[in-house]
Amino acid sequence: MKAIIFGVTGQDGSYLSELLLEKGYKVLGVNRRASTNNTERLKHLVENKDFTLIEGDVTDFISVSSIINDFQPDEVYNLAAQSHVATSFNEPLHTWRVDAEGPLNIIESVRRHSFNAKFYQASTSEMFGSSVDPDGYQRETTPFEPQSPYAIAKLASHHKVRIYREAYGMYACSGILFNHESERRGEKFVSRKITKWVAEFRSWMTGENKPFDAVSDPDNILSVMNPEESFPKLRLGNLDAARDWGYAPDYVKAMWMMLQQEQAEDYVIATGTSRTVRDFVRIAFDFIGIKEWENLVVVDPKFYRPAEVEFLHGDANKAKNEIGWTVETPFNEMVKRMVEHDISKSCPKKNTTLI
Ligand code: NDP
Ligand code: GDR
Repeated sequence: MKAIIFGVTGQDGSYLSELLLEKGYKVLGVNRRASTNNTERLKHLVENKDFTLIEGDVTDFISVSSIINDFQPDEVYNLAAQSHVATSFNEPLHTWRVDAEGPLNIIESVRRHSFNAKFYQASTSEMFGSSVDPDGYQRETTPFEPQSPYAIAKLASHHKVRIYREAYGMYACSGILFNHESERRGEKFVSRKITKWVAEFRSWMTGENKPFDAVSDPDNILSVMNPEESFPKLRLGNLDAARDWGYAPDYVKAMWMMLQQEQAEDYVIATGTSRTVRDFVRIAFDFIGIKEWENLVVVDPKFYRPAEVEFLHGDANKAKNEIGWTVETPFNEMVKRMVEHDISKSCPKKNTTLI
């Protein structure tokens, strides 16, 4: 089997590449030219004989269509996006080109050159925006009320994929994935921003040049020192926003499962549990033994969005019943892995196993 992954250098692209290679696929990863190395998440895969990188940009129809025509894939995964919601308010046109025109370039190229290939589009829970069913969940049938240029562009692609499925009979589907995080999450997303800060703070607290060498009683340490003077606080925006956070390696399995069905269908992928940003912060601090974290965090209006999605809470029962997808990694385990990973990066010599 041969698969093309657009967006291969991102968080999900790297995990999906690993999954498909494990399953014996030949994987062609499309990455856009960058002035610095953007293949950090793929460095362990570049020696694999079944893994090839090719330069391409989803906004360029010529580049996309010739890649698809030359490779003749069995499966095409489009994960490429300007994926940062806050950035989409500052760069709405760029976001539109990548997130709305990009998928159209790909699916139209598949239709012309590789009609029988199965196509996966990375849709998002952001498309629900402010819409919630009366029982407090969002699911495949919940009306869409997008709240950002990002969500609007993604929703346009979501409908285009449906049209290609219904009008042309292509195997084309969208995974409506809720937030998913990992050790490879981009550092501007709130989860990784928190775990990176928490890890750096712990490394700073336990550093050799400090009066304390172990975090035996971190809250006691905090009461005798003034971290504000020595260590910049964690600056965040809306702490009350609620998200349904899962673990990215679990979620890329769902992408693959969606392409192994008789008929293409769209599926919500989510854990079914919603937590606030405040909960995420509290749990991350808990892993380094800090209970009284409030004086280490500053709410900075700079990180507020012009429009916010306040509440996301997914019902993935359709995916569970029809394709057999279930959550494997609990939320707390995910946060722990992220904090441990960031500790190992910020302080490589320290023992990074948290108990
Ligand atoms: P990332 O931001 O980590 O990855 C996005 C990828 O798209 C990167 O490889 C990026 O390349 C690539 N890309 C951006 N612009 C272009 C372009 N013009 N041409 C080709 N490639 C481009 O996102 P994730 O891995 O987290 O998410 C994967 C997809 O799933 C995205 O479409 C996202 O919108 C969507 N999604 C993500 C969710 C999540 O919680 N992670 C939830 C729901 C949907 P580069 O490395 O050069 O920047
Ligand atoms: P989101 O993820 O917008 O849900 O999109 P992000 O982690 O950026 O924000 C989650 C929530 O946290 C609030 N928040 C902050 N966010 C960031 N980035 N930085 C902060 O300092 C901060 N403080 C509070 C936000 O306001 C928001 O409510 C992600 C992306 O992966 C999308 O591509 C994907 O489609 C959706 O998840 C599902």
